[in-house]
Amino acid sequence: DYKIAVYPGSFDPVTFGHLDIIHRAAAVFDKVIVAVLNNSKKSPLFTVEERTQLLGEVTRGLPNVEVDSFGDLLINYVSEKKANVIVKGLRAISDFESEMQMASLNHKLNDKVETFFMMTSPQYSYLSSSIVKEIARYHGPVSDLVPAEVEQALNDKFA
Ligand code: COD
Repeated sequence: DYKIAVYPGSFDPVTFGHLDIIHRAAAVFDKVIVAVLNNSKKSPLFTVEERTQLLGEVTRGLPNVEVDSFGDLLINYVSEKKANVIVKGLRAISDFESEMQMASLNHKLNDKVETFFMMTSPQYSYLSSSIVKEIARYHGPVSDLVPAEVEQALNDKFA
């Protein structure tokens, strides 16, 4: 049957590491919903509208990828979307502990939903939104780390 995966995150902003996971997930599942967390407590650099728009621009070539945002419990959003799978990326052992906890909790809340982990591509294992923001803040080069649209948006923020 039709497999819908939700790939949740802050995406503040989307990096080549995220985009790699999105491409690979889109090749495995029938539909991938990239879901941006709308969390006022996290004080993001980009608004949820900006993050969603940038994701839309960098995934426009992928017909089975959709971009959306969610504001409450991930597992509720996943049920709402009638999705069966949560996709997460793993970069290092340090990601494992909290991801293991979230996957277990989400499975306890809804045992029809499975979490699938994809290992980072080695060339992106060091890459995170925070490191990108730090480099951009001090006007360092980020063109190898994020798509051109995101680089432009970062330059505008830190102009
Ligand atoms: N290579 C591979 N994967 C990567 C890379 C990279 N270079 N960079 C990031 N990723 C992966 C991350 O491991 C993560 O899986 C995903 O991409 C998104 O990353 P971020 O940093 O944009 O997003 P996070 O980690 O801040 O997202 C956390 C969630 C929003 C998923 C989480 O907080 C959540 O589900 N919140 C909703 C509230 C909820 O339901 N809480 C209870 C959870 S049990």
